[in-house]
Amino acid sequence: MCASLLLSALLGGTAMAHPDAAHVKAEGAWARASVAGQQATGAFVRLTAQEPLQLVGVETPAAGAGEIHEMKMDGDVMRMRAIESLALPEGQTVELKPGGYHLMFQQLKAPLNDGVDVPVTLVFKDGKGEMSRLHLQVPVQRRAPAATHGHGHGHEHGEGHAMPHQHGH
Ligand SMILES: [Cu+2]
Repeated sequence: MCASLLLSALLGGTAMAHPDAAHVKAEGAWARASVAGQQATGAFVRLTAQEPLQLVGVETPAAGAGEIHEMKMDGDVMRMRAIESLALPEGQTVELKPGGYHLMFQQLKAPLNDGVDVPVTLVFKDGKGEMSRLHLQVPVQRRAPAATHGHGHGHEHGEGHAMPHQHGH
């Protein structure tokens, strides 16, 4: 009977989850440190949606604008561009990482210093068009944490170029 009490308490807690909270698990988030004068930097996270969702936006007080980017080969050159949304299939982990999909903070208000945390809000849309948000505290680091490194999916062009962004100067 203790167990059933516990269960109902757990279920009650689930039902009372904030209606605005996204049904997404976020792991391993980090943002790349920037230097003075740098306009933009990338941020990365592994997302696992508990229902089919689209990532449709990113917001942070550290930057004037947030974008979702993809990397694409353009001839011999890997370039990045903003996309409207990134599909998150139910139960599948989508990894945003250097050289692949990533979050981009544009118009940085100040350099992102190694070791600080920046608040980041991810915005999701579900199949019915309803929006939800996920608030994260994202650590700023100079390079990818070891756990997200060395996956070797053959994206050689993607190695280590979150910095040279071709944003058309
Ligand atoms: Cu980018």
